[in-house]
Amino acid sequence: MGETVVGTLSLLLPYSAALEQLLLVVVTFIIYLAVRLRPHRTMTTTKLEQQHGCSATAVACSRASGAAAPLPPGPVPWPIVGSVPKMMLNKPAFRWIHLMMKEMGTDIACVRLGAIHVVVITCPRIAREVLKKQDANFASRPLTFASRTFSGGYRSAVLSPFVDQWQKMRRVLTSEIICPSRHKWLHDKRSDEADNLTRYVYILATTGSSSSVVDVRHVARHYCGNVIRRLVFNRRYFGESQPNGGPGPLEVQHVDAVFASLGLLYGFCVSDYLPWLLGLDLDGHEKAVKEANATVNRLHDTVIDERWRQWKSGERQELEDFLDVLITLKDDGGNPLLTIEEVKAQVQVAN
Ligand SMILES: *[C@@H]1O[C@H](CO)[C@@H](O)[C@H](O)[C@H]1NC(C)=O
Ligand SMILES: CC(=O)N[C@H]1CO[C@H](CO)[C@@H](O)[C@@H]1O
Repeated sequence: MGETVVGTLSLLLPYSAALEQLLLVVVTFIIYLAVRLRPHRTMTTTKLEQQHGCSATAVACSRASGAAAPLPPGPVPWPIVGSVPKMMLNKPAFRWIHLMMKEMGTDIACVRLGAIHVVVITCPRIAREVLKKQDANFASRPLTFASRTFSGGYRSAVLSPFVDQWQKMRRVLTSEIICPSRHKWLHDKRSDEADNLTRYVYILATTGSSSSVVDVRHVARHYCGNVIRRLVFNRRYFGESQPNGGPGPLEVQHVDAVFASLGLLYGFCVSDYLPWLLGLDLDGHEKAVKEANATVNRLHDTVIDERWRQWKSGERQELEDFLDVLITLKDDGGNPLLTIEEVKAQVQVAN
């Protein structure tokens, strides 16, 4: 059996005021049905029960199998590349997809990109069917260049496909990181940062030439960056601390790279759909991903490597932050649970 990789991406649609009334709660869910083409494969079919006003059948099937399970309607694809050229010419893609679906009068459509059938849904009822009723079939995540890079080859919990590694990392997260006792444990660090935020805004508003103008986006992003660094690394600064409490150059790089990673994560990347283009980087996506990856890792690795050494040499004894927790986790046999690569991957995406 080949692997069936299915993921979900939701986009908020741009509504006109009238549409907004009509489609108040409607969110678009794009379901990637990724199926490796294997000639000997049998067909994998996921039928969504036809029980609402709008019926839906999401089908992932190997075209080579030749079986005639119907796909939702969609634009006629070109050979090999499918609808990739059309989509690249009609940016932004979500608007093109919407227009296309409106013209076809359908709530579910299938756009073939390379060898992958992307099934798009605009109807909340079908979306519920996919995300709630059939969620076991769709709970895994798509394998993309960006998610592979940012998770160090799928070592972390957040971006990994639904396999053993994911289950291991999820156990770590739910039992050790996202739990009430840890939340309480780090309360003081968070409230310190809230105080620092107030102080920083006050300084910005009362000093400097363009006094009383505060860039809220800048302040909010760096507040998030500060909290993350405090909780994970127990420090505010990678470099020199700044007298006014604001970010230094390294912190600016860090926050920019983290937000860039988020934007790139499940963004459209040609080589995710046409793997033979990997490395050519036609749309510049791979370069941007590598740059964000390099920046984040350069800043994290110095801290993590040093901390790892301190624990292994016995120099450090007390848990102070999430990094300490991850490094010191033990399995049932008392051996270290995570490798340094797993710690790095988890820290990178925990950001
Ligand atoms: C991402 O960064 C890590 C650490 O520097 C590096 O080992 C890895 O090769 C990078 N990934 C890519 C795709 O550049
Ligand atoms: C730069 C800055 O204001 N840092 C302060 C953040 O909050 C802690 C605890 O209140 C202070 O010790 C820091 O000096």
